[in-house]
Amino acid sequence: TYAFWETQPVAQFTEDTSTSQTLQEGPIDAPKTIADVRQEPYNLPAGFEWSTCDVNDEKTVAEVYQLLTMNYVEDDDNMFRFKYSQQFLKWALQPPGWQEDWVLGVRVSASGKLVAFITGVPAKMRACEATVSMVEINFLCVHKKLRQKRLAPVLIKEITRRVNLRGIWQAAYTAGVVLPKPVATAQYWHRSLNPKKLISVGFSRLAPRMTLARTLKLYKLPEQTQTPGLRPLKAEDAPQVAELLRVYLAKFQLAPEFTEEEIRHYLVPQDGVIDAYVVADEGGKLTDLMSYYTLPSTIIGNAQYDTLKAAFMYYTVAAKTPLLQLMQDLLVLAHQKGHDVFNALDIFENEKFLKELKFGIGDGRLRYYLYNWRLKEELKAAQIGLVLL
Ligand code: NHW
Ligand code: EN5
Repeated sequence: TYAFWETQPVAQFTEDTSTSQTLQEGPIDAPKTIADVRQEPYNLPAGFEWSTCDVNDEKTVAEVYQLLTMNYVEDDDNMFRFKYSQQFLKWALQPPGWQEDWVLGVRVSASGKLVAFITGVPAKMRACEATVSMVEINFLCVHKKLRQKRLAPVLIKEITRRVNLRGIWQAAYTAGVVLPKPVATAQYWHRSLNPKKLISVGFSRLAPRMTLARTLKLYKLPEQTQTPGLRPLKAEDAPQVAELLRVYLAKFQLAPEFTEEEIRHYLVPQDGVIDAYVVADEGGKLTDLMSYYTLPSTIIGNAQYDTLKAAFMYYTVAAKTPLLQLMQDLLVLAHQKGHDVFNALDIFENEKFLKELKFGIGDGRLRYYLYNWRLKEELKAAQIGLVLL
């Protein structure tokens, strides 16, 4: 049972889809206006206060980085913890239309210490037929010492209020945990780029009857990419990339609708944050896109290594070049840049290359959720065209 989530406008596990009363696709709550939204912030427990976090302020972004580095998402065995860089956080939190008061912290009143956090950024999202203005919610975090005190529901209600005050009534979010009620469940897959280190830190293990030498040979990649016309994406590519993505993402049941401005923000390369490449034909026309973001993890309690360098597949469109070839080149590029592992979900058309390119199945899953939006039925991972950072 979910004491909090049962009170929220989200699809519930108890909803019966087999009865004659067909549940309609669309909003779950009765329509509201901004005038209906509560004016006062929700109350925090005594001794804590709300704090809007200005990520353009170096001191504040360093505080957020510290909170997340010590307290954010870990794998099931608590061996690795996501370590978003400060540059990454600034990038993720300031896309076109970002709102300062959607970067929400909780501080201890006495000391000013940042102890909890949640964020929202705007995005146009298509869910099946409908296109809806939503927020993407991310970076929900409560300091380890304050867990299980029902702080998370207060953070969620307060960000909801702040989003509603700007006339937005829907949200998209992902989580490893099961909540009411997933739109889809995706599986993580991993491609070893530096198998020796991955084995040494316990990220992967030597397969039965495999030696280290045979494993290194198995995962060895070419030193150079093979696709002619492959080059880093630049800001001027935005109009053509927008069109590539518009056409490709139309195939999926849940996908963002990017403006050219958003494409410039989310895809123009930034060292150690986002890498994106395009393929240009002889006439200079762009035929394909591929990208990944850089999200290292702290290796918890390892004497030899402290950080795992992971690349996460982002948006890729194989409109002309075969997807397999494009992804192989992307692995080569991620390897060249020093990544230890390349992660991908079984969303998009990724099933077409995961096994062939020697990805192995992970022990983590990712659930996709919508707030205040109901779909007629659960989606398959391959119907998802959305990546949240
Ligand atoms: S998912 C990553 C979330 N963060 C982490 O896992 C970091 C490590 N863990 C923590 O910091 C990406 C804490 O364990 C957290 C929970 C803070 C997760 N989403 O305070 P209590 C995102 O950021 C429910 C939603 O006592 P806690 C997406 C839980 O089921 N709900 O627990 C975020 C229970 O409710 P229930 C989650 O362990 C999306 C309640 O929280 C959750 O101290 C947010 C317990 O609270 C999760 N990941 O803190 C929703 N994990 O009903 C956005 C647990 O079962 C919705 N819970 O009683 C949309 C809002 C905007 C709408 C606008 C229109
Ligand atoms: C908000 N945007 O569980 C997202 N990671 O598989 C927040 N496992 O790295 C929610 N346990 O399988 C994120 N190695 C939810 C994910 C949380 C993190 C998580 C998993 C995903 C992960 C690794 C390490 C497991 C360590 C022990 C894993 C096996 C890889 C191996 C490579 C070689 C071929 C076989 C497979």
